Amino acid sequence: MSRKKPVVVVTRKLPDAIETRMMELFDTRLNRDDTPMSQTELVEAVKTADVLVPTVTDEIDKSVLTQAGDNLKLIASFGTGVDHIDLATARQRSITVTNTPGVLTEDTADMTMALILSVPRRVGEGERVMRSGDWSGWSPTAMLGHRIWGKRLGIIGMGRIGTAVARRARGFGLSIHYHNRRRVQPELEAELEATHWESLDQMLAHMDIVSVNCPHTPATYHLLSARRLKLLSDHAYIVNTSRGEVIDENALTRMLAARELAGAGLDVFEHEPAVNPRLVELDNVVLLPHMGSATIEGRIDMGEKVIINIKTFVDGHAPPDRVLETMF
Ligand code: 8YV
Repeated sequence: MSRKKPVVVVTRKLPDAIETRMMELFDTRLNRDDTPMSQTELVEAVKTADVLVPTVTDEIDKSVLTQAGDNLKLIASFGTGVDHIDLATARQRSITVTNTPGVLTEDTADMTMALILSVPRRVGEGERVMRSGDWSGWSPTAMLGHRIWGKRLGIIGMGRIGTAVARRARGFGLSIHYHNRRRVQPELEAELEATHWESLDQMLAHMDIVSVNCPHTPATYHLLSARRLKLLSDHAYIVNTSRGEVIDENALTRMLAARELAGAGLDVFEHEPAVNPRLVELDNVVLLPHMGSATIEGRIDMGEKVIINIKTFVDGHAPPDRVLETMF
């Protein structure tokens, strides 16, 4: 990369403090009005940029990457998930990819916990009753949900976020069960009193609440397929703060509508920003607009990580948050 300031194209509006710092450090092109870029605009961006800073809303696919200029050497993504980037093509073209892991763990775990509480306790429904003006007062049998304490929570993906969810869930009296590519360290298992399930199928059949906390990769696409969803009992709840693609959303919607599942708390969707219209009609779901990590503190920490990744790379060092295909 040349000695002059690198051209950094940022695809979405970032917190002011981050944009200001990026303008000081780099030849930064901002997206001040925050309109998502079309694929054509993304191609224009990768033709001119030394560094691209995309987010989850940008599809950095093969067609975009193969049209990139020779100067594009780094994709410093603003976010932890990298399923919007074709990592194989990036590697073939010697483009380094970085992400922002670690800094949104606690916020995402908080939101996961909020959904774990909200769905069985019918928080969304209660809120809608209050806003409708139809509340006729307290009744011994009104708005009865299900107790959290003493239930079994099955966590799919016991990485940073899954572990942070488990720590919180124990405070609410949930017993911890998990399925993960690798069994976690015995010390962590002991701390969480967690039960490891080698077989996801077996775990699903025994859980009251299931939380999806694994990344979306080719291996986890529709991990919760129609077949696996059927293994859950009809009193089970599902929470997803990871990626919509991990669950077959149509199958989930059908089962929720047929009460073959008790409910779902979804922060992410298979075809964002589109949401299955039949989901919106269901009472037994709580729907959030992909806001699991949406805190100002988290966004600033993410921006700081992006800046550090770009700066170290431009200065000729290995950026700390390099993403390798083999990680997934
Ligand atoms: C981010 C996320 O807000 O980091 C992730 O993987 O899912 C979100 O919490 C988003 O990805 C930013 O690009």
